[in-house]
Amino acid sequence: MKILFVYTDIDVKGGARSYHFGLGVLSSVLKNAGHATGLHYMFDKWDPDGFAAHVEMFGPDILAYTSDSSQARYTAKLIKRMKGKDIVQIAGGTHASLYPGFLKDTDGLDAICVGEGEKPLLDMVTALNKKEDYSGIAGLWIKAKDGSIKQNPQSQFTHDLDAIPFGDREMFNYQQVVASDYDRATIMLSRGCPYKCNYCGSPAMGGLQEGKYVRFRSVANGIAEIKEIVSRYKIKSIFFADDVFTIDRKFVKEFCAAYKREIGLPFEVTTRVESANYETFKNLMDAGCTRVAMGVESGSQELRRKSLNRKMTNKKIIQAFADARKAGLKTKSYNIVGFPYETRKMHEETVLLNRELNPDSLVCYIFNPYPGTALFDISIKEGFLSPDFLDDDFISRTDTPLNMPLFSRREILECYRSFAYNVYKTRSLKKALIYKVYYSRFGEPLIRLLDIVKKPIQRLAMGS
Ligand code: B12
Ligand code: SF4
Repeated sequence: MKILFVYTDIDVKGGARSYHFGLGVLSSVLKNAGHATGLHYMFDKWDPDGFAAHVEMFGPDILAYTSDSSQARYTAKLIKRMKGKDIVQIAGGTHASLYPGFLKDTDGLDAICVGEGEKPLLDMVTALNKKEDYSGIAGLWIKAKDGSIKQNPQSQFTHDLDAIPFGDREMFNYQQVVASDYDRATIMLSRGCPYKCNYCGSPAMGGLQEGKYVRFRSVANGIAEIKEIVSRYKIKSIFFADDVFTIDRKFVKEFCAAYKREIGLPFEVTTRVESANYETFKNLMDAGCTRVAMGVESGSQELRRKSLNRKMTNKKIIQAFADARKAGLKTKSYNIVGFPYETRKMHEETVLLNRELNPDSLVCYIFNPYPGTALFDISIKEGFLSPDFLDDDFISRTDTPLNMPLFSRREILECYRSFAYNVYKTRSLKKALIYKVYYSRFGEPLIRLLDIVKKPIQRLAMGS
């Protein structure tokens, strides 16, 4: 069978291409079973005609779309465009999994995969290849010709991550992906997160299937994949994209020892303030880690507790950043503005906390409500979000769809644009001003225009 995967990445801030771990693995699974796969990666620019031409040329039996909620509108349009051709259309990923209404709402879509897709997709392709009925496959919801939906039982989480093949990076033209991101490769050693932040899709994904959600690959398996990537592509550093890299400190210690011995490239991780201590940071540093990123999200303890379900104290956050710095690591903080119930005063607490942390770099996002999360439901219930929000034509990664009486859209955008400037202006005016340009209305077009200076500016502003 011929399967064309479809991944849209429109309106990306910063302009780096990305590898999709889910599609990489699904492609390997299908190729190992003797099927032919390809990828339509719609990067940055909305180009449905280019997509249609690729489909025509590739001649797939199946179009297999992945989508998170920020991309779902684009995905739906592509699916609708392919309606009526003799191609089976299936979608998976966070949006279809957490908002299964996507199947009913999207004309031309035949099936969705809810949760992990290795087995359900392979079972479906095998059945189609044998011209057998695929409507009873666990993990899939199927739409019949009359529009009725058949919801099959859930599949189990894959128990043994080592049993999953390494992802098909070649399908992504991986050298180009790496080159767009400072010659940095991304890898994941785990799946799942034990925490339950109210704005995040990860805990919601964890509730979809039976079995253990937080799983690790073995150290040997992770190292083997990194070796393979490093031998095939020109790579200067590694970014571990795991939700929380330091959940299991014993694993981190073992992994770091093996990594130092066998790989040795500089690397970066993301973690959570409660899950790492000085010793863990030291292990990371000794193995070649250059920077650790941690979520602050809001500097208001009250908002974190009541609205975000993040129970750590400001003291703990300050301690974690200090420990990382003491271990010799650079730090980066992740922040969000425009949460439901947030006020401008609470956002100012985020500025003040970041001033105290003084991270080497920071990122600020505008809150976006994702279906399946507690804050999505709250946003609808409180009337902050219109119930037909999902039908809107476009959602930007740099705008808010919320309409809140105590924190207006105009204020949220103002806070977003000036956040980094306000954090750094007391310590380094130069850094503060560069951030100011980067987060301004003109930052993105300007950086794209000034391609030559793009990387140094981006490196400072985004801390990449
Ligand atoms: C790594 C990562 C990234 C990477 C890689 C991009 C990517 N889309 O994979 C980068 C850094 C580029 C990234 C970017 C973004 N991300 Co991100 N990311 C993650 C993270 C931490 C892990 C995802 C992952 O790789 N998991 C492992 C793989 C194996 O799982 P998977 O992708 O879910 O795929 C499996 C199943 O979903 C399914 N499946 C997936 N697709 C398909 C398709 C078919 C046909 C089938 C049958 C099955 C199937 O099978 C796969 C194998 O089992 C998750 C958090 C999480 N734990 O899920 C957030 C997460 C997915 N990201 C999120 C967001 C919001 C974004 C951004 C919008 C951020 C931003 N503001 O710019 C962008 C969007 C990029 C895009 N175009 O999709 C949200 C999505 C929320 C939602 N409900 O939509 C998540 C859940 C985190 C959160 N804050 O809630 N992300
Ligand atoms: S710690 Fe990170 S990945 Fe885990 S639930 Fe919170 S935001 Fe999501």
